Amino acid sequence: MNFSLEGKTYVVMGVANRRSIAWGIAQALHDAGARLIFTYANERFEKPVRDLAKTLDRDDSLFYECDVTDDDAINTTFENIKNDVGVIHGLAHCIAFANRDELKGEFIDTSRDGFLLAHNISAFSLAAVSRAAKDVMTEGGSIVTLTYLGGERVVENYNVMGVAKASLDATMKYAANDLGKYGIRVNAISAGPIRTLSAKGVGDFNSILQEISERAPLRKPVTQEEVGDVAYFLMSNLSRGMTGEILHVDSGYSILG
Ligand code: NDP
Ligand code: KAL
Repeated sequence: MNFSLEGKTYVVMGVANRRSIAWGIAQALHDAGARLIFTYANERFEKPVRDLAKTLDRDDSLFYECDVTDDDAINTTFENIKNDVGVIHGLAHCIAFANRDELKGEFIDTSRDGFLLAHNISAFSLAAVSRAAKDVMTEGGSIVTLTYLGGERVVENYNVMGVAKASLDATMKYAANDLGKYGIRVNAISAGPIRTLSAKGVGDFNSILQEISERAPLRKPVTQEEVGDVAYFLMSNLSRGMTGEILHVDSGYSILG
């Protein structure tokens, strides 16, 4: 069995900095020989992403701005990708957002705008980018998104993001059903807590990690590298029989009652 991704091209959406899970995925795919296409929400993140990509030992990456709240931006991005590389073999969707002040207190206090914003960026975007990417995945491919346990059960403070992740999980499954006939698979990785820019400012993140270290079967939090390796598996031919699946990369935490 050949594990190489040489000759393959993958879009990675959602690198903000070196701690991003998307960067862990990018490194795993790069190490397997893949060419990478990075997208970032706005020009503020262009330089950090380009600087990070310079640390890779091949200089074949491409960069596009793509704010997923903007349909024109999504369409233009994938048209440009089609013109520039012709075909892509996969896409990592590592994007979520909710208003900071709605990630504490009670879910029931979520505003209409905050609810719609979280669902727009964190769930609908998977449908929108999958549709656009399909036209560039002419050889079939694999789409991977990142979800969290808070979409399956109530996790304190995750609030509207948990409801958006439930929507993301269902979006993933419906997209898998639509795209299977084109040889495109769609799966999700449910990652355990990792300290990233998104997690920053979360008051009790230390105690969340402590709980993992004490109770998760593997007794340690997961790393970006561990999530990256499972994304590599999902992008590779090894997972060719899987679609519509949620893989928990969480040190086993989700099996606990
Ligand atoms: P990061 O903060 O590193 O990444 C979040 C990314 O979302 C940023 O790169 C940001 O882009 C992007 N984003 C937000 N709004 C938009 C938008 N409108 N258009 C395009 N991109 C946007 O955090 P993580 O690596 O933690 O998050 C990646 C994914 O992993 C998220 O889906 C998150 O829910 C999920 N996850 C994280 C866990 C954790 O513990 N960290 C656990 C389980 C799942 P930009 O930087 O360009 O603004
Ligand atoms: C129960 C957990 C504790 C944390 C609670 C909520 C976390 C929600 C994640 C969500 C993606 C965070 C934000 O949207 C942050 C945003 O309001 C402010 N940050 C930013 O704008 C930065 C600059 C940019 C880069 O961030 C984004 N997202 O664009 C959940 C923990 C245990 C696990 C986590 C962190 C899950 C997850 O989904 O990230």
